[in-house]
Amino acid sequence: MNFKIPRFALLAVAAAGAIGLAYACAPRGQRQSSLISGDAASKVYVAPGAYDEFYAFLSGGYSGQIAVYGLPSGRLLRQIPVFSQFPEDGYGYNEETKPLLQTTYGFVPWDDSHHPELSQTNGVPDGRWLFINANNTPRIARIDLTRFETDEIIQIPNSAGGHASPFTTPNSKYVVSATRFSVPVPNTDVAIDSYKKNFKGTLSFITADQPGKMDIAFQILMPGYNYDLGHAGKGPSDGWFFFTSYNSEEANTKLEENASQADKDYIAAVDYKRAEACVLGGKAKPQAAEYLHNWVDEGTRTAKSEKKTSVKMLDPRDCPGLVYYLPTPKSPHGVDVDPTGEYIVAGGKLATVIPVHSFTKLKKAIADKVFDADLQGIPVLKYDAVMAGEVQKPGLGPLHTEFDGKGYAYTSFFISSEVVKWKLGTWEVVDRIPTYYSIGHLMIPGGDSKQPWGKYVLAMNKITKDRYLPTGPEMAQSAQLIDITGDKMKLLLDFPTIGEPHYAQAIPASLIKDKQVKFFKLTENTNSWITKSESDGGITRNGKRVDIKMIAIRSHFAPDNLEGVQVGDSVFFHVTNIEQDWDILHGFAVLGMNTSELIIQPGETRTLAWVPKAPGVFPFYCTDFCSALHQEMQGYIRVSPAGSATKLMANVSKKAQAQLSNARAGVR
Ligand code: RUQ
Ligand code: CUA
Repeated sequence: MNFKIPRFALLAVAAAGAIGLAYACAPRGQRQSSLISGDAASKVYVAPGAYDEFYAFLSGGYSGQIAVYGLPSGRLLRQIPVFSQFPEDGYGYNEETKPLLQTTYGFVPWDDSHHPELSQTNGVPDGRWLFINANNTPRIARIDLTRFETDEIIQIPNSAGGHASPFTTPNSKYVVSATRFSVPVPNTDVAIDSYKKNFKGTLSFITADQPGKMDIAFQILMPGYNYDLGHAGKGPSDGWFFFTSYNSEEANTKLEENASQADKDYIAAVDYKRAEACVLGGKAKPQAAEYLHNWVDEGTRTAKSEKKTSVKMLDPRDCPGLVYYLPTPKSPHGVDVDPTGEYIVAGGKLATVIPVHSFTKLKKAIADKVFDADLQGIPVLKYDAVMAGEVQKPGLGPLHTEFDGKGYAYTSFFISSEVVKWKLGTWEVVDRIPTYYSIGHLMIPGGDSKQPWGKYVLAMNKITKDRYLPTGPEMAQSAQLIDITGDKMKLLLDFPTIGEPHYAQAIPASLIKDKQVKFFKLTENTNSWITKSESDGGITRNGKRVDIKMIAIRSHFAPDNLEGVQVGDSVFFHVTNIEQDWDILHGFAVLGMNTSELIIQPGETRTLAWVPKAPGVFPFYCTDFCSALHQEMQGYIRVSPAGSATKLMANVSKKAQAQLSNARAGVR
């Protein structure tokens, strides 16, 4: 039954939020310092030269990237560029990586990344890959954790707002993506107020266990709600996937109010083994849909882009038993499955309780057909028949829950700005700790898996205000590390983050650190523009295209004097770093270019494109301080007017050098 939530109730929630924030934003004092126990510093201290216990991968949110931190120190180890160009290393600017950012909308240099997800084996993070979603132009990326590099990006068609993504099944057979915004499927020109008739949601299952071969296995056509988050079942619930939805009102305007009417929205419980059977049985309809699949070839380290043209679309009406709706109070955001796979916990943004569904009861309710209604071919189960329990008076604005593997759950509360610890089974609140301020996601290492490593919960907060030295109107967002080894949670550390860390994942460093690639073997570099030794460099012209092959090694480029290029040519500098040593990088930039530098890792070839616009002599140099004579690592390229008789020249060898000076002296 749906009834209108009285306006005063919404106002009360908003007012409580304001009070919570006002309290939380009070100046530092007793309250905060008393939260820090005396040994906090020693608990996060990692001595110089020592390593952190965990790698933590925090999403960069509207930076589009991933930030890698060590825990417990909070040291920023690296940024991994994924969905946005990254001038720091030329990602998305150099010719090799540009295809990764291609979509059916063209080249997209930015996106909004939300949820890093580690690949799993038997429901436990395994450190092979990290997946992350793009929210605005729905995509999923795979990052290889032997190199900390984006290797593959697949676009999700029939979707708008790839938010419930890229959560994994227990062996990473699939990662998922659900549409946040329902849209016409296929998207077409209709009146916006025909929403109820024409707008649909989709749930996509993407095959993920073969690098370079991600593909849309199938999509499920759903009612036009907003799908928000998801998590796979595990153990007894293995084979199921749970997605939250809100806006079951199907409002198309002023959602703040219009999508907050219904007393309950739904969690969609999807039996994806059933989906596989229906697809095999020919129940899915092929539907035209264009999307790109981009991936990096290992040998050339160059990305390719391939266009796909159709998906398999499953309508729940054609595949009975595929999806059930679990009524869930109220506008649920997070949905999290406990390590045993029995409990499905929802974070109802506007709910006054934390509702927990039971997988055992869900199975029984399906067997007994305890249905309330049918929504477009999807049976709605009765709330009381599937509910395991409710955590009473937990706080305001529950969002996300993680688990410690010891029978406790930790839920973030945005409005009351706190982490609340409660016990699975008894549903009693056992502890709470304030966060500064307005927490979104929280993360326990392995805390959404079958075997949490526990130890810490990381709160990722939306508002920073007075926590750090002020930096103008905008402050970096803030993460807070909390010790969960004892009965009482203890705040250990604050550290600033990059962009907006929506979600994060962490894994013991021991599962990743010894698998690191230290350099690329030159003998395995199959890039057709490779230069293997100094004498192999050169310059060639084909019409208006000029290719320059050069090496970089401490502390020079070869060739380093180039002539014969003309205004308006398309010049490609293909620079191979022929070092075969860990962490010896070279950079490349040329005066007058219109892109970012190249950063070239040892053993790889990277290409910078340039169309010179005026005659002159332009220096290029190494941008990465690589050696004592780094400042000597430079060269010149001469640009002549279009049609000039200046000969192509590259001083790669003694002979070429001699030719060059002979030419200078006017000797032929
Ligand atoms: S969420 S707004 Cu993961 Cu709580 Cu994106
Ligand atoms: Cu190479 Cu500096």
